[in-house]
Amino acid sequence: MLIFTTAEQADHDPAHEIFRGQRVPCFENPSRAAFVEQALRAAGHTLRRPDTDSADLLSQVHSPRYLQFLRTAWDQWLALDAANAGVQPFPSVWPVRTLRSDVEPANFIARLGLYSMDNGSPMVAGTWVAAKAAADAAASAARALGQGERAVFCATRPPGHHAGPDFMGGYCFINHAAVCAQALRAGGAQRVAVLDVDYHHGNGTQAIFYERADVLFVSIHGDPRTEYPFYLGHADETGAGAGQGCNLNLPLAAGASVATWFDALDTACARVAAHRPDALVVSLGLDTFAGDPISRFQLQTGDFRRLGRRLQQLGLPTAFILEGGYAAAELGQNAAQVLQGFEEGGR
Ligand code: OKP
Ligand code: ZN
Repeated sequence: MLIFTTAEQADHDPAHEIFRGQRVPCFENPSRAAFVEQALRAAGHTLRRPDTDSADLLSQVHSPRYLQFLRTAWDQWLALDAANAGVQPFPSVWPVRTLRSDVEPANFIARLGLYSMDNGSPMVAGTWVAAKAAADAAASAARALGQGERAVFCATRPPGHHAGPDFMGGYCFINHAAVCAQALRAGGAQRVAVLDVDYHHGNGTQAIFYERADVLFVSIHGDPRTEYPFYLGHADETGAGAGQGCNLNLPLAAGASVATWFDALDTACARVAAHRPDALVVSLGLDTFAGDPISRFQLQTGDFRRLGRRLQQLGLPTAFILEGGYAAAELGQNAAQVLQGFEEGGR
C-alpha cells in the first residue's frame, strides 16, 4: 500500500492542553506519528512524502477568512508580544447563540474563539505548516487513487475530522478527509463516501458535506450525549437540502462491545455500498482501541486487522487518513494491522 508521511508533523508539538481545567501534556503529539512510521517500516512498507499541493482544495472545504486566520495566526500572536513565542494561546470566549460571528474582532483571543469550537486545539508556531503538509498528503492520496492505486494511507497528524468549514476543534485545524474527498471529486469521481471510524464523531466532515449528495458521510462513534464533541453526531442527523439522506450517524454507548461495534461497521459498509461511490475515504481513528486513554470502546489490536479486511471487501479505491488514537505506543501496531487486513482481504 502506498503510504504518505510528513516531516512537518514534528513541528506541531504543543507542550500542553487543557483537561478538566488543568494544563496537561498533549495527548495528540509527534510521538504518535513516529510510532506509526516505525511500525509501518518494520512491516516492510515504504514511506513517501506528499507530491501534490492542496492549496486550491483548501478553499473548497474551508472559508477564506478561516484559512487566512490559520495561516497567519501565529504571526498575529507574536505581534502582540515577542514573549508569546513560548506561550500557547487558548480561546476563552465564543460567539454562541445570539452573538455575532460575522464581524471579526480586533482582539486576537476573541478572533481565536470565533474560529474555534473548543479550547482543546492547542496551537504553536509549526501548526499551520504541519496541518498544510497533512493536507498535501490527503491531496496526494486522492491523486494516487486517480492514477489507479488501489489504496493509500496518510500516516499524518494533526488529525482533521473535527475541523469545520470555518473553525478548528478537537486537535484539528484542516479537515484532511474532506480535502481528500474534494480532491477525488475534482479528479473525476462522481460520488465519494467518507467513512469515519474514529471514536469521536467527525462533526467537521459532516458539516462540510451536510447539504451535498455527491459525498456521503457515515460515522460510527461514541454517543455524543456523553462523548466529545457532544453537540453533533446524533442518529437523527440525516443530511439537508440536496444532501438529505446522505449522512448516517451510528452512535454507540460508551463501553459498547466489540461485537456491537462490528455490527455497526456492517451497517455502515452497507450504506457506503448503496451510495455506489467511485472512491472511499476512511477517517481512520484508532482511539476505538481498548487501551486508549481518552476513549471508551474495546477493540483489541487483532480487531484492527478485521476492520481492514472488512473495508477491503467494499472493493473500492480507498484512502485512509489517520485521525485519533492516543495509546501512542500501540498506535503503530494497530495501524499496521488495518493495512495488513486490507491487503490480505483480497487474497
Ligand atoms: C480528537 B479525535 C479537552 C480534552 C478532550 C477532545 C478529544 C478530541 C479527539 N481539552 N479533547 O477525534 O481523536
Ligand atoms: Zn477521536
